[in-house]
Amino acid sequence: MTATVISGTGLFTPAESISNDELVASFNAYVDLYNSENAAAIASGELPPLQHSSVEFIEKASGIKARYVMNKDGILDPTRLVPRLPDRPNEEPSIQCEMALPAAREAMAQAGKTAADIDMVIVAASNMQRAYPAMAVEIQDALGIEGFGFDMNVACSSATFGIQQARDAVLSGSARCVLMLNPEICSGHLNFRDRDSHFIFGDVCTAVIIEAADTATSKDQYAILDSKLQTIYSNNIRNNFGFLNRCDETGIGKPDKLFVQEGRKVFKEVCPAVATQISGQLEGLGIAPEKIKRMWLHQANLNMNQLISRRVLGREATADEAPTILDEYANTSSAGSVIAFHKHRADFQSGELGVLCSFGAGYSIGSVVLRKV
Ligand code: CO8
Repeated sequence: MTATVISGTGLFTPAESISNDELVASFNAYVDLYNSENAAAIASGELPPLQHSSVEFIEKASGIKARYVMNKDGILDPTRLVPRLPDRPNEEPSIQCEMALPAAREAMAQAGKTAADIDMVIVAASNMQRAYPAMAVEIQDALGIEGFGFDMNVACSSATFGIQQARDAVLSGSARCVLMLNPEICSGHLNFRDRDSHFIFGDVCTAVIIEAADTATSKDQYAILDSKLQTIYSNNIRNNFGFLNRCDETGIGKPDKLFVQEGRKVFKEVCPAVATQISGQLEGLGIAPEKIKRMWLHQANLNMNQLISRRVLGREATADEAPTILDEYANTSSAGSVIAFHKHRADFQSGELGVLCSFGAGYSIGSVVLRKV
């Protein structure tokens, strides 16, 4: 069987960042405005008052300290709390394409690939900014890649599911070298008026090159030893935005057309499932957990990652064994584990092992076992 490798990664980080202090100040200003505008209804018991958010809660409950965003002032305007991302004419690159290009070019440079070497582009993300044409086809054209491209969405697990699609394509011979991209504009589908979730997400784009080992020339290659995907249906993370919304005007603009979750239930149900999947996968491969140098885990919540890595290793993981990037980036959906892999692998020596793992809505779980070539 042809061996497949990850031979390059890339990262685009937006120029603007919002600290918890800034985010909470604008949220609390919105709450004060709402409560004063609705003072009579609140006093009569007709409406409940909104409550302030708190930086201390956010940091303790999630580990998040800041997030990068494609537009800051629209999010921080207490009368708006939505990013300002103006429509563009069809002749101009779309925003997701613009984010993807620098990430793609960095990954291609790391892998030593030009457009002529790549024959498949996958855009794997939680949301595409339009229905069609596929984002992947636009990005393919912008980079001058021949072959084919398509979009796919498995929420936070889109990248690991994308890696498996790329690997399968290389193994079957339908592609030689795949560019897999995760342009996540989470701020576009986050409800910044919702105290429970307004702090969770950020924007970013990651890129991964997957190819056959025998074509790879990169100095920094990781053999894909195994990838495992699992989905379990759940309504605990949901977004009902879709093309049928216009068919029922009563639902347009309602909060369920944005990200909504039962965070506690997600925490309780997903952590054990992820730990069981990774442990079973390692056992199946005959790899003892102590042989794993690093777990590049999905970056949703620091407490979740500590619990998962503890279950897999049978002890607390060090910051080096399960690196964190969500303090700076927040949850960037599918891109989180790839950012961790991109930023935390320079010390890997030939033969050392790691696990790249994502989990999220669906539920969906993807885990990829890697060995440095
Ligand atoms: N400030 C102050 N207090 C707050 C706040 C706030 N902002 N929010 C809630 N509280 C209060 C609550 O009211 C509650 O008070 P009380 O105890 O009096 O009722 C108390 O704090 C505790 O609330 P919770 O029980 O909700 O808090 P948790 O400790 O559970 O933490 C988390 C909340 C951080 C959300 C946590 O549950 C969590 O991280 N869960 C897992 C989340 C997760 O991983 N989700 C996966 C999402 S990723 C995905 O797949 C989605 C993809 C689509 C991307 C969408 C982009 C927009």
